[in-house]
Amino acid sequence: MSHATISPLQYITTRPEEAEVTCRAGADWIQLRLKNRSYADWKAIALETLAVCRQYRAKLILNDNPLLAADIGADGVHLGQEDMPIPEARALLGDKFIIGGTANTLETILAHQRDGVNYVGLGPFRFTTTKAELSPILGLEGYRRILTALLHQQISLPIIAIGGITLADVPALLETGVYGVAVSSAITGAADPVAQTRLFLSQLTTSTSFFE
Ligand code: TZP
Ligand code: MG
Repeated sequence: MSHATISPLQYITTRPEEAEVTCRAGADWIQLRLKNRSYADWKAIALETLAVCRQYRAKLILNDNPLLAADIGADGVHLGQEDMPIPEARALLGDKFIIGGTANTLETILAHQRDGVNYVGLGPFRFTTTKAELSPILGLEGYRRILTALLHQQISLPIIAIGGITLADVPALLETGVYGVAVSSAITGAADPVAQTRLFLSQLTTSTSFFE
């Protein structure tokens, strides 16, 4: 699978208004990450976010929910270990949808590769309050170890680092070989989210990963 559809910055949000701000700043990949909503509520928020993404030609992926992604015609899904198994999601969605899988270990990345994900969200990089029940923290050392192993196995699946990532972390993370980063609070909580999004985008495109 080509990396053409995978961008180096995935912005994770719960609100269409926040998606609009980052898309206006040039972000082109949004993950809508909602928890504990009824299908109807989730669908309403997802449709609003999809309208924003379509206006800015950004891709929208939904957390956890391949059925809703198919229902509204989103661009893909991000699936963790408790969600629909990736082969089942691929059978449901076909090849045109982006499917991302969560991983904390090399073994899980290799399983995701076999199952045909388009990218892996590897983390957490450091502690974050955005997600409950975090897997063990990887730190830069964890990324170095895992990305080196992938390089040796000549696996060029895009790896997106996630979890407590700030702008200052980007150069060192890219040096480990990750393809990009997924970020929520560093943008949502910034004094100027538009300026912060632009800084992430320029940092991600000027310091390039060797692992592409
Ligand atoms: N998965 C692992 S960490 C995380 C998710 C969804 C949260 C990312 O948000 P933040 O605010 O950038 O730590
Ligand atoms: Mg999930």
